[in-house]
Amino acid sequence: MDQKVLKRLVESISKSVNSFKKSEIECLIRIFHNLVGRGDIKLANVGLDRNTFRVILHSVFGMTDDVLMNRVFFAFDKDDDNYINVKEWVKGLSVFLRGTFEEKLKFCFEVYYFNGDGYISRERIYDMLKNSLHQQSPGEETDEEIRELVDIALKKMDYDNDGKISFADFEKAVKEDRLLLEVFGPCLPEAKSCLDFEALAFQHILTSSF
Ligand SMILES: [Ca+2]
Ligand SMILES: [Ca+2]
Repeated sequence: MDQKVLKRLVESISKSVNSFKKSEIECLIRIFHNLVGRGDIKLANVGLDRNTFRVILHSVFGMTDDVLMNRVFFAFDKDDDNYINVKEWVKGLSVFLRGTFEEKLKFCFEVYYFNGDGYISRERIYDMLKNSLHQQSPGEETDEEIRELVDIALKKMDYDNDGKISFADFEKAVKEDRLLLEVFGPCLPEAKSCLDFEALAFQHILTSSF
């Protein structure tokens, strides 16, 4: 990789992502570069497609839910071009690895309302709960049971009683009960996967400082 291109990229990304040191951003760019595997093309023009990204979510971050992995992809893909470019990669990972509670709250909401109008609708809640229950125990949930859960979720989270969950509703509910953060299915990696990833990704920084 061209060192000048790399340095410029580190500088530019470090302006909008402040949870990583520059040396760490450099590591993440190198990993991205290896994953994309196209050294001949300028980094700004390449990206991870959905399948590649899902393999990473699964093998590195232990995610298993296909529906949610797709949505996580779209939450990373800020410019909606169906590829995760290097900036989107570093930004997304900053939420995964070092995100504040507020950032994670926004991220989960984005994953859940994906492709909607900024609200999580009743139908959307139904689909997500159905998917989530199906992952846990396939074929055991009845339609009626899921509808009951939808009602419970709305009762707990729809503060202004308009039948859908806005970001304000979601924020308030999760602040009262943090377990609600991933109420509609896991979309953040486990803490251990994050530690393992960091250990691996930033390893050479550690070894070179000894
Ligand atoms: Ca993109
Ligand atoms: Ca509402």
